[in-house]
Amino acid sequence: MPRPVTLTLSGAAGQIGYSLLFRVASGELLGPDTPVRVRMLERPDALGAAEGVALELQDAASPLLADVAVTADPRTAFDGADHAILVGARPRTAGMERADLLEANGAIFRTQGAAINDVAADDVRVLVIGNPANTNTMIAAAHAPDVPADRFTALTRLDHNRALAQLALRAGVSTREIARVTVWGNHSRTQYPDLRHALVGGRPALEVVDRAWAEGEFIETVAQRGSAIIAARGGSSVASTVTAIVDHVRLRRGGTPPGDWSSAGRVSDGSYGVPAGLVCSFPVTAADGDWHVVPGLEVDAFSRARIDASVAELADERDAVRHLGLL
Ligand code: NAX
Repeated sequence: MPRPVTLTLSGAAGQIGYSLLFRVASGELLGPDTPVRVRMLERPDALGAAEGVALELQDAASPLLADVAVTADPRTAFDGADHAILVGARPRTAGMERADLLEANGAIFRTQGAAINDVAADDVRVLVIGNPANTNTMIAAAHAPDVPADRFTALTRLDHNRALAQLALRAGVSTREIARVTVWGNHSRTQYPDLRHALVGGRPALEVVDRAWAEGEFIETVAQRGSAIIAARGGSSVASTVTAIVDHVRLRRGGTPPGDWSSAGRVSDGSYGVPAGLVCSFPVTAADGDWHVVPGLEVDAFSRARIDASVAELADERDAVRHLGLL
């Protein structure tokens, strides 16, 4: 058996955490032969619930589970962390202004970024799920100056999977037949799911489905899927989010298939005209455990306008958190 890796999960007693931990214990996330030390980070008032999840996790009797610990202290939680999955966030409640939400979450991600900087393993990889995921990622990365910014990603694989599924349904094929779908921008309604470079069975997607659908209903369906699920289910996406987390981490570890890519929120280096420092979803390949933005894709006028609109929202969020002194 290899040495155990340390995985720190914030929001471990929440819906996503409760489901994700069992995919960790089964080996799906980090590999069937990788033992894992789980560090569960929760708010003080949810520590009891987190302890309960830890008891259940032990009851999975997984041979991969080396150790489980629960804490409300970020520095204890991230000590030696190889993987940090940041799910815990302050949800928007009635009467809360957008600035209040950014402020509450900014404080959480500033503290956690600083703790990761100081005590996590040198090669830590950080994946942010808690919303507003892109801006939370930007704040955490900004407060971890010793950790290379490309180690931080915001989850947009759920949006990517939603795009794959909608295209597969429309084209009447398996998602296995589809490659090179991209989600650009913010994990929000302004995101741009892009079929311009997508392939269906090796053919350009825009030769298989009609352009009006690809530029209209498809984008709306994918971008508003989270709201549709809340309306239908009475709760936000949980199992599909966990599947997307597993996809993201497995692809990063194992590499994206030749000729295909995924989507992830990354600290921009200025690629595709996205201002440096914003955390934007890009087309990405994985190799050697790292994500790389796919270079050189043509961006036509339609795509440019869509990307710019979502990037403008990201810039607004950045300006708001700067104004609050969180950057
Ligand atoms: P829950 O409310 O069930 O769980 C959140 C958990 O986080 C709670 O147990 C809470 O006590 C904990 N928490 C809050 N602040 C914390 C802190 N400072 N430190 C540690 N733990 C803390 O929400 P859940 O359904 O699990 O969703 C969690 C987050 O994922 C939300 O912000 C949600 O908006 C976001 N999502 C992001 C998605 C994405 O694709 N990026 C999709 C799904 C999901 O909506």
